[in-house]
Amino acid sequence: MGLDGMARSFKNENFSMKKAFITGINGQDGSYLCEHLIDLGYEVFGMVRRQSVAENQSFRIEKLNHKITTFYGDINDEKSIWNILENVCPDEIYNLAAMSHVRISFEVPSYTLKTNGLGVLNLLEAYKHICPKAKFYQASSSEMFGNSIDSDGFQRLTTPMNPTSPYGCAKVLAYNLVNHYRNAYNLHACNGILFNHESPRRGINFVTNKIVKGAVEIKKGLRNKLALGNLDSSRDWGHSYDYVRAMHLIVNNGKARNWIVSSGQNRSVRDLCEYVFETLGLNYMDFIIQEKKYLRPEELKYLKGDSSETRELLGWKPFYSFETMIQEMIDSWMKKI
Ligand code: G4F
Repeated sequence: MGLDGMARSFKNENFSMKKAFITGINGQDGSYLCEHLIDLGYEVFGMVRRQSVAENQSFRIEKLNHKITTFYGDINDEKSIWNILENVCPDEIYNLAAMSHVRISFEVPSYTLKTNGLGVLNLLEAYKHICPKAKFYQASSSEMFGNSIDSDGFQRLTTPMNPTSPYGCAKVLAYNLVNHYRNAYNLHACNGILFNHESPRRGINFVTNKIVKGAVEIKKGLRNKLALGNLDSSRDWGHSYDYVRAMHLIVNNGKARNWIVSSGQNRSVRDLCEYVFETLGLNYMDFIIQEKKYLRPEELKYLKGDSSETRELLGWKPFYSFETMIQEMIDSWMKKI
């Protein structure tokens, strides 16, 4: 990976290609977004947080190494952000860097607030001073709604935000900062409120990939139990690749504003288990056990997003259904294990 990008300056070079800068480029969404923007003809730059196991910081973007430029940095480290933005001068900024695990946010609430809240402030300040003409995308989350649901069973832009986790609280702070910077400084800054989105690249401590991986291991005779937390909560699950396409449409809409990205369907964790195990010819009830350590001090029980505006006004439409997404994840683990 070209982590030596700081040695070069991109500011005065006359690129005809649009330049996109992605924080969290090596995450699930960052890697799909990177591929999508390269396909669209962008020059892509990314920020990577240093990790002690070097493979962990680059495995999702390994095959793109020669096509992108990456820098070490951290949204908690203002200086690193200022340096990168001064070097790159991007046309579009996608902030996908975050402490992304809701349950873990209860264990590291202060770090979560710093990274997912103040980190966004750091980035907005650098953006405002260095490249205010750029367009800005903030990865906002359906976790911000907490247990608020409209009377028709959906969450939308007008649904009150009552977060139920440190992660959700930090995301609300960042959401409000983006709205404030847009209004106060006339910046093209947008929030995409994305509902849960998954893929074979999802971390294995998120429930979809944990269940698919566990079920495939059971199918192959490598284990006989899978421990989970709450089976009764329900989520609106889509595919990460579809959702990063929405990010690009959001940023490139003429007017900066906020949007909802969701499948509009929801299923419980129990339904997800039943579906995955059944697809593999197994009965989930024979294998799933519940463990307290996977429960959360406060649970968000139900998410179902109304993305009708995003579909109508941006022309966004998912390629994947729930079924094709799960099949892709099963096939991936069947090959890997
Ligand atoms: O897969 P999850 O950990 O996703 P969660 O908490 O909904 O958060 C994800 O979606 C958010 C969007 O709303 C993002 F902002 C966030 O970054 C992340 O991508 O858990 C889904 C559900 C929860 O209700 C959880 O309690 O599954 C339940 N669950 C049951 N057993 C479990 C487990 N979750 C995990 N991670 N591990 C379990 O063993």
